[in-house]
Amino acid sequence: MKTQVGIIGGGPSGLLLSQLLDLQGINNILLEKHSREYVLGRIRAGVLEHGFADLMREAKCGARMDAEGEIHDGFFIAHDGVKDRVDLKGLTGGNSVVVYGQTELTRDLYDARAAMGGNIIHNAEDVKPHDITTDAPYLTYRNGDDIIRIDCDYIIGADGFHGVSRKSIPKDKIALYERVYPFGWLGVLSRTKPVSPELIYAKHERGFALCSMRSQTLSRYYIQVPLTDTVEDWSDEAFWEELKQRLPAEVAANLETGPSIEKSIAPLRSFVAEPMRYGNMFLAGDAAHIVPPTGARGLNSAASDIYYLYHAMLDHYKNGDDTGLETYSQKALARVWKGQRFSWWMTTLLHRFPENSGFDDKLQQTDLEYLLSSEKALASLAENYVGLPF
Ligand code: RFL
Ligand code: PHB
Repeated sequence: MKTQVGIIGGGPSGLLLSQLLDLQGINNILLEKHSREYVLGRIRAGVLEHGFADLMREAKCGARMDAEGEIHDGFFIAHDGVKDRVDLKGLTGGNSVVVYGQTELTRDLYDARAAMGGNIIHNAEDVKPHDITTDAPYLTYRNGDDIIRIDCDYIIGADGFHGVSRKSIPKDKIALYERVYPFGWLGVLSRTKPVSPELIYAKHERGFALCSMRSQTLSRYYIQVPLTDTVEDWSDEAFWEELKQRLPAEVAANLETGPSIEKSIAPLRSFVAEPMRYGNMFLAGDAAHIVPPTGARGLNSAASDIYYLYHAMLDHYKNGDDTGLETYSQKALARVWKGQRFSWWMTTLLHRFPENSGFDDKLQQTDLEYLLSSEKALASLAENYVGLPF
């Protein structure tokens, strides 16, 4: 097979790029390791910045997001038994975020690709990029006993943190920057009414908690847990009890509980691979960078990569101009690092760090008091949360 752009990974990054390129008449084939059902079974992000929402509209995938997603003009920070509102709209001069689940967004992208006859190959085993540094790179994958080859101009590595593309780059050609945190998030999805119309990020001496949602009948909650905990350690009852303890009493009193329909633990990690290009392969999304979910930046950073990559590909194929491709890594990384800084800061501000000294705890408390008392500090938080310009 032959195509212009060979994409590895059918998560939001790969699908969005595939759709945008196809709309412009740029051929592409996407290889996904798992089935569509498996990909849609992963419960992940919930908050989209407005730039991402615009990109979904440009990809002609915004109709259901606009109809069913909720625009949130603010969120709460709970601490010391009270909650303070961060007025995103007021602080940013009119910006907000869209609460719409990654699962739904991915479903919309799959449906749009299917409607256009997009070439998406699921259950592609042993995907490998070859001859990446030549003008004739190609991909192979296995289907049963057959090895299938796809020749292309460019390879896109959009295969997430555990994918094959970043690992195909020689170690001396890529720098990895990483911080792992000494805790994870235990997440629960339940068919219950969200406890608050806007998200609540809670700092508590027992650990961080987050009240989020997917709709007015579907709630998503998280609590900080030690890395040694497993899902089996947490019955639904134990989860709800712990969550209540970490919320202000008036919030806890209104919490509607019910059976979990999904429960998982995600470790928290900050990670960046530099550069995001090797030869004719470009990395995008979680394949190149991971953030702890506290600032809701992960999926949004992936979207900004796709924005730069899409425009670079357009310039190449439509105008014969390679400046965008040549500057992709540098441009994408500049924004990625700002997302890293913000996610690290918000994580550090709101979580309990078991190894912290009394001095560290005092500084953390002071950081929060300063934030909540300073319009300028809040404006900086809001500007980052709604998403810096592409
Ligand atoms: P994905 O979604 O991991 O998709 C990569 C795809 O590649 C496939 N793959 C392969 N395919 C072929 N061959 C191989 N060898 C392959 N290896 C892997 C995989 O099966 C998969 O389908 O990466 P992508 O597309 O870059 O998207 C990134 C986002 O998924 C991620 O950044 C967000 O989910 C992060 N995140 C959040 N981001 C936000 O912007 N806002 C949020 O509110 C938010 N909340 C979260 C989050 C992530 C979480 N977890 C579980 C890590 C909450 C959580 C709990
Ligand atoms: C979510 O709803 O899954 C979610 C929301 C905000 C975050 C992280 C996750 O910061």
